[in-house]
Amino acid sequence: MQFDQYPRRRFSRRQLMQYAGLSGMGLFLGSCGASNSTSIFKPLHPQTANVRALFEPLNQGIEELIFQAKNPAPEYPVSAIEPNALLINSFDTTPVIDPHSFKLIIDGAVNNPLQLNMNDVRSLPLISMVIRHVCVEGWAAIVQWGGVRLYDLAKLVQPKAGARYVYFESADSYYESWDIASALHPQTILAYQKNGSDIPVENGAPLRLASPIKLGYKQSKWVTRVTFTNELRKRRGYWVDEGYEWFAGL
Ligand SMILES: Nc1nc2c(c(=O)[nH]1)N[C@H]1C(S)=C(S)[C@@H](COP(=O)(O)O)O[C@H]1N2
Ligand SMILES: [Mo]
Repeated sequence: MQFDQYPRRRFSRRQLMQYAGLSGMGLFLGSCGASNSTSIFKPLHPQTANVRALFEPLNQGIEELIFQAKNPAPEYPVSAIEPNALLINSFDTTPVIDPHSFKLIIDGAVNNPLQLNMNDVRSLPLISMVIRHVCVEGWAAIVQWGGVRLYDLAKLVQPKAGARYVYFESADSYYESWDIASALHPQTILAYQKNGSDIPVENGAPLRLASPIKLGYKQSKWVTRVTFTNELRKRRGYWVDEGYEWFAGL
């Protein structure tokens, strides 16, 4: 544990523990003795489950990548929301996912792969932001999204030191990949709320990416799997593989 020797750390251990979200922790511990819990963090490989992971920062190299981050992207007041401006943009038919049986898989180059159901996801700190969604097709919309930070999910699974990219698989077979610093940016969330209500199915229910730092096509709807990788694969993204820019930063 080298955290205490890290001279440029931004958080005290106590702050990190608060930030990690004690609700999630309590739920995790509470599940250990429960035989029939409906809401438990299920490790893909139980032998790798590590309760302490919730209290530890990400490894130093990844924290450094994240904190090289630029200024936060602008957020707007709730009064600026444009309820009808967000156009549905789906390359294929809309997949309908049963939120009760849904499980988000988080795996790859991580120490503690997990499957989370929606109760697990909702037990983590809820982040709400009003941001500008920008589609390359020439429209934009001010939208409020509510959900969980990828950063908080990363703290649960603990990416390995070599992890540099994050892949997102969707139920409509859409796929995307992000650099890890953008994926773990504090304004990058997996959203389950839009403009204060549960996300409509066309907008990506039960979980979709939302972030003010990337163009619309990076923001995968109907995300089913989040995979940390050391390298980019040949297939980088549905639109990216058609010639659109991979980084697609705003
Ligand atoms: N799974 C999936 N995610 C997707 C898309 C898609 O076709 N499938 N379209 C992308 C594009 S181009 C945009 S602009 C936004 C649109 O989000 P919305 O339909 O909620 O407005 O979703 C992005 N995420
Ligand atoms: Mo788009």
